[in-house]
Amino acid sequence: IESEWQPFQDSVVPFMGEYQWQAGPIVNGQRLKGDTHEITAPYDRNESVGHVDWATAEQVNNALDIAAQAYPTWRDTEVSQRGKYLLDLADKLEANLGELVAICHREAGKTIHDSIDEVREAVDFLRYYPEQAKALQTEPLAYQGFDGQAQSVTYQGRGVFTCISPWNFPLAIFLGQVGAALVAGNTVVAKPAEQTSIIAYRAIELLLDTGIPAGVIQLLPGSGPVVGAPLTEDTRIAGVAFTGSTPTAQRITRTLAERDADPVPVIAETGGQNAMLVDSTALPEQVVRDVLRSAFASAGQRCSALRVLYIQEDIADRVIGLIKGAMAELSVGRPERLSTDVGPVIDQTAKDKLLAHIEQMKRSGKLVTQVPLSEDCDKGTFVPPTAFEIRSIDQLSEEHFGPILHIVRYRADALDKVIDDINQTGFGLTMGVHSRNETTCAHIEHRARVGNCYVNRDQVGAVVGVQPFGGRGLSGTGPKAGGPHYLYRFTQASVNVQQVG
Ligand code: TXE
Repeated sequence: IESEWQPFQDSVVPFMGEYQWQAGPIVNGQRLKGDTHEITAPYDRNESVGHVDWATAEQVNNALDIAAQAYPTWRDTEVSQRGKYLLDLADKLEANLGELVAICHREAGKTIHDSIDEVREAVDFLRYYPEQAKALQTEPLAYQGFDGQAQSVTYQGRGVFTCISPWNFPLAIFLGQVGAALVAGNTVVAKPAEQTSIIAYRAIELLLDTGIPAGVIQLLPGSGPVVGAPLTEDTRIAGVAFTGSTPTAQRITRTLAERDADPVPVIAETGGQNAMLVDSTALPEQVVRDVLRSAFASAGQRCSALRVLYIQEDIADRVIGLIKGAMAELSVGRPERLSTDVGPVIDQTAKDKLLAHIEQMKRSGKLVTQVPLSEDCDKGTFVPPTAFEIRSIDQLSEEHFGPILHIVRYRADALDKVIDDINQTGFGLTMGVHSRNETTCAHIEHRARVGNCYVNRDQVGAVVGVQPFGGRGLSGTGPKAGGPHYLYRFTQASVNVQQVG
């Protein structure tokens, strides 16, 4: 990290400390005013990061009109030209890396390392989707037609796409959705998370600097109920890309179903109840390294993060002992320190929920260890990394989005029951397996109903174009982000059959 950080450290420093940003709605290229909200840093609630104006109902309505008007011309714009704007934006993100790292760190409370990764992932999405979009140009059908017939498929944008994003990957997920929708030929109304609108605002400013037609992208910061809900209720909407909690995704699906308008797709990526299974052939030291990364990276605020660790009882004492020792070494504190492993959680609401869960687990489970917080953490929304032993995954009724690990011991002959219990939660995002028995690995992979399975490694997945990511069941609709099929869901296809002989 030192070596990654050094080359651009000087470009980050001017944006730290007192520096403030102003953000707000952008409609048709115009920066607008609304209700002003102050944003403070998760690691120090006295540190102001800037102010964000939330969009008014009138601005939301106007943004939908503008996006609808801009759609036909954008749909008919060459795919390569649409992609060029995204490629230009990727270059601009890299040129402004220092500022974007500073915003991500100060607004979302991410460590410097995570903030660098965040910008890199956004850049990867913006370079990957234009490449994939080439397949959206008219292509022949892969299968043979009748004699004398030529067939082709055309993929067009659907219309105005709503993109609603979360705070945990405030640039990468935001631009992944927006980039995919745009390059596929849709115009966009985008609502970033309340907590992280500044980075979205800077990204849209940079996108407009590429010369993209201003009407194709509208940014509407604001709350879920006031700005998000109208963007899913409106009959002008032709699709919704959403990443966030499962209950919100379910609400959006219901809302869209009740509209008196065309049925439209919802591309939802939601939460998980992610487990890792460790059998007695696993290498304990490797398990511990991967468990710590999977459970506590980004303070446990990744949708892929490990929540429930199942350890075969023969090696459970040894592995739990090692986890305890390794957790004692975790450095929890201010995320600008390069040595910090675990930073703050996003806000007071998240902290309160997690602390309440810890209290409840202390009553119903067995505390394994809790990392004490230093004075450094007093001003921010920090949660102590904590591990519990519990009986079974069914003791957890919802996703606990923070640095809390639950451990369950299992008997070798109960493996299938364990997998069934995990499947029974209804979530299906990630699973980890640690075993040196290939048959066991294959059996677990086959029986588990998850979107992404990680064998003998950590389960902090998702690499654009390499490891596409997305869940099943309560964890999302697919298709997988960062994969070759993602863009199709943002389009409508027509098959053209022509008699040529
Ligand atoms: O999510 P919400 P929150 C999970 C995680 C976390 C919990 C709550 O468990 O503790 O969700 O987080 C917008 N119509 N994840 O409250 O509410 C909202 O403004 C339209 C997992 O942040 O789902 C924001 O932009 N939009 C997850 C976005 O939805 C609405 C990442 C997500 O907010 C809306 C984040 C409505 N009625 C949270 N209500 C992951 N999978 O990584 C809210 N929104």
